[in-house]
Amino acid sequence: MKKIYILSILILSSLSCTDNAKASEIDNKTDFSKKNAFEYVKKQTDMGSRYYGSDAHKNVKIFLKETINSFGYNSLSHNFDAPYIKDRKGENIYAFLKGKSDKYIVISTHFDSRSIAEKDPNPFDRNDPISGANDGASSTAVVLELMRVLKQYENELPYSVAFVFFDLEDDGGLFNIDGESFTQTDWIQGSIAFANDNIIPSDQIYFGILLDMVGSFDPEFKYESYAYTKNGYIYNYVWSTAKKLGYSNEFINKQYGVIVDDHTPFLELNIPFIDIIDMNYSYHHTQADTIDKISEDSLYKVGSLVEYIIKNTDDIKNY
Ligand code: 1BN
Ligand code: ZN
Repeated sequence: MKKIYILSILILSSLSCTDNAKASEIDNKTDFSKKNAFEYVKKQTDMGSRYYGSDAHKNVKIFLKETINSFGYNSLSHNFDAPYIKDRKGENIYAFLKGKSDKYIVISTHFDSRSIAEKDPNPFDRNDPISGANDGASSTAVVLELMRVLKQYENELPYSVAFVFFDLEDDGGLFNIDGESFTQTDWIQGSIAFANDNIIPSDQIYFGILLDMVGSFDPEFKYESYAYTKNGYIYNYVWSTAKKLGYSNEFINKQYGVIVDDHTPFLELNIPFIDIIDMNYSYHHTQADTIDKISEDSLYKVGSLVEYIIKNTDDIKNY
């Protein structure tokens, strides 16, 4: 009996070793804390819905600036008039981290949340603002935790990093804009203004990554087709790195089709950018986009992948 017991422990431990070896082909030393990331989601959702004009929208900007500065960065603001929404002013928040090269990898998210829930199954709830735990708070939390972790590598990273928190992404479809191009729209007001105002000069951007809805329990990250057509090599590089880290279940080699999001204004200016987005999220633009739908493990997978990329990226044109 004792022998069988010892044997089964041996078999079990050798099995888990094989699993680990298969799970990650590369050494991913990371300080990214899933607990911190989850806590940053909760800090945001506890404020209430962060839609334009709400107290929570004002408070989340204060929270972002205080947190960014507490990590040792200098929080900067880009104040703008919404390009396609009359009388609406926004504030993008951003900060830089110096690396060995003067060129920037841009890591970005939107921090506002949607003022309506047009996809809610209950018609009576569709006019109320959403909590935006996944849509807004999850990616914002991952970027904050990345900033905390990466500050210790200042001057050692291969590229400089610009972290950008876009405002006014998520009130699209409410203002009757019949645009002739992807960027004539009432979505993504902050990123249109940021890209067009050349806040980071376009020739200084190596490439950018947008994170959007990255925290669900079963995310499916697929390529956004406009970015894939223009910059397939970035997707190939990021997705093949995800595979090496053991994240192939989440990072799928398929396309979603075109999604207009905060990376689009950069693509329109021929600045290489991709979107890591989970459009398979069942609670998108519903009242059920709440903190209980957020998985610490998903935040960790996305965060540790982006951390690895920022620490290890060299020449990616051949991917
Ligand atoms: C992503 C999250 N988006 C808005 N909230 C962009 C989008 C807009 C995606 C419309 C699909 C349809
Ligand atoms: Zn949204």
